[in-house]
Amino acid sequence: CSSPEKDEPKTAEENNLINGQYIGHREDAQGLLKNNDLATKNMEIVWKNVAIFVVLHSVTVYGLYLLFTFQLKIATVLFAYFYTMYAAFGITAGAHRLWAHRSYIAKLPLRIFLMLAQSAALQNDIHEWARDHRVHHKFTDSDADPHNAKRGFFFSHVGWLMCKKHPDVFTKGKTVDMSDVLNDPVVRFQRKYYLPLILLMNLTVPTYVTYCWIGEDFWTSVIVTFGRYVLSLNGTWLVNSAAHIWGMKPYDQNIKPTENKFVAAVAFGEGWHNYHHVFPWDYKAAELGNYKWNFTTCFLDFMAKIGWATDLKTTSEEIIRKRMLRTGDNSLRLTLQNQES
Ligand code: ST9
Ligand code: ZN
Ligand code: ZN
Repeated sequence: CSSPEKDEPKTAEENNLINGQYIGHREDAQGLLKNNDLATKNMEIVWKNVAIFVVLHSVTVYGLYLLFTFQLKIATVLFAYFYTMYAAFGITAGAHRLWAHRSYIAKLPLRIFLMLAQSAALQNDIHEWARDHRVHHKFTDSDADPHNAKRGFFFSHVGWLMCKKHPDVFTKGKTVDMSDVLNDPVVRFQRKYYLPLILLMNLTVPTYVTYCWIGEDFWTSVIVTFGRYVLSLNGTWLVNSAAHIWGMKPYDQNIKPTENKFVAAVAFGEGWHNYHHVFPWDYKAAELGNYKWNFTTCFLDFMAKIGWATDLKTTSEEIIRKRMLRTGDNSLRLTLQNQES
C-alpha cells in the first residue's frame, strides 16, 4: 500500500510533469491560478546566483560613486567604454546576428575576433547563448521562452538567471537544431577553453590595462572591471525586459516585442525589437538601413567593406510595408507623416 508521503511530489519538476507532459501545478485543478502565477510559484531559486548578482551590483554602485565623484581617470572611463563596445560586438554582431540568426557569413578572422569579444562579455558560451536565444524566438513570451516577458520586468531582466528553467524550456528547447553552431570550430574551441578565455578576456585584460597602463590603483581597477561588466549585462538584459514591454509595434502589434530607442542606444542597436522579432534574419536588426542608434550595423558594414563579412541578409522595403499594413499598429507611419507635415 502506498503512503501519503510517497504520493506527494518531491520536486517542482515532479509537480509539473506526468509522463513528461507539462500539466500545470496541482493546485491548478480548479483553474484558480494563472499560468504565470503557477510558473512563479513552482520556481526553484538558485541562491548562489542571487548572491553573485547582489555582490556584483553592490560593487557597481560603488564604482558609479567613484565615477560621479570624479575619482576615476578620464583614460579609465574611455577605456572602459571602448572595451564595453568591443565586448558588446561579441554579443550583438557575434552571438546574436551571426551565430544565433545566421544573418551573414563571417570569415575566420572575424569569427575569432567576435569569439574573443563574446568571451569578454561573459554571457555564457556562444552555443548556450545562441540556444537560449533561438528558443526565445521560437517560443517568444511563453513558458518555453527562457526569459518569458509575460512573467514581468524583473523575471525577463535578471530573474530568469536566478532560478531553474521552466520544464517547457527543456522539452520544447530540444526541438531547436543547434548543429550548425556546433559545426563551427571557433565555437567548439571556445566551449573547450571557456574558463581560461573568460578569465583572460573578462577579468585579466581590462584589469591589467587599467592598473598597469593607465595607473589606477589595483582595487579601483578591479571595481571598474566588475562595474563595466554589470552595466553591460544590464544593457543586454534591457532587450529582454524593456524592449518586450515599452514602445511602439509598427510591424506586428500582436506580439510583445517593441521598438525602444533607449534600449537601442544602450544595447548598440538591438532595441528595434518589434522589427527584429518579425524579420529575425535581417543583419541590421532594424528597418530603413539607418545608422540610428545602431553601431553594430555600422561595424558589420565596415566588416563587409574589408571582405570579412559576406552574404548580409536583409528584407525588401516592399515586404516590410506589406507586413506593416497587415499587422502593424500604424505608429511608424503616423510618426513619419507628422515629421513630413
Ligand atoms: C546572460 C545572458 O546575461 C544574457 C542573454 C540575453 C539575451 C538578449 C538577447 C537580445 C539581443 C542581443 C542584445 C545584446 C546587447 C548587448 C549590449 C551590451 C552593452 N534549449 O541552463 P541550465 C537543457 S548570462 C534546450 O543549467 P538550469 C540542456 O540540456 C550572465 N535545452 O538549466 C542543459 O544542459 P547542457 C552570466 C536546454 O539547471 C540543461 O538543460 N551567466 C535549454 O535550469 C541544463 O541547463 C550566468 O549568470 C534550452 N534553451 O539552470 C549563468 N536550456 O547545457 C546563469 C537548458 O549541458 N545560468 N537546456 O546542454 C545558470 O546558472 C543556469 O543556466 C540557470 C538555469 C540557474 C539560470
Ligand atoms: Zn526578444
Ligand atoms: Zn534575435
